[in-house]
Amino acid sequence: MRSRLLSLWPFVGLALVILLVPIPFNSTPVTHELTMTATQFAFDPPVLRVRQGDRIRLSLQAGDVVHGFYLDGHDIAVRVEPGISQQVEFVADQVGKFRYRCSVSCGTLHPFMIGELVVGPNLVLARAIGLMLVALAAILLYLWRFPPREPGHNL
Ligand SMILES: [Cu+2]
Repeated sequence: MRSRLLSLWPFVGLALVILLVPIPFNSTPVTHELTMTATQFAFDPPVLRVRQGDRIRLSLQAGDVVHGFYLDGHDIAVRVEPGISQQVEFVADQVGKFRYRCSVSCGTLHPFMIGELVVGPNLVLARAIGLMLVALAAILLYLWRFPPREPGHNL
């Protein structure tokens, strides 16, 4: 029995690595405060990269004519007039890519005025999934090396 359990040590080691390895980026939710400028026919910045759980505080500005800011999947739609900045605040609670687009017809290339919010997975969640996979692998290996005895066979 002892040697059986010893065979699981590599998995314990792997689990510890997943739990303890330092990650170069922040795992706790942060607040991103930034200015988003809309001009014909693009948003600046064109891509927003955040992590799940982060709060985003946008100051929306129109550089030339009236624009709009509509964010897919977040129920956010704002009209932005030149000279008047609009504040938008939300929490990126879903992982994935969400397009933001101009919602006010502002010229010929208006339909192509699109940006992207990229929400990466939260690290805590990623570690939990990693641990689960290691545990699963350990169980499968254990069962493969030491299959349960057939009923009726005594030790
Ligand atoms: Cu526009």
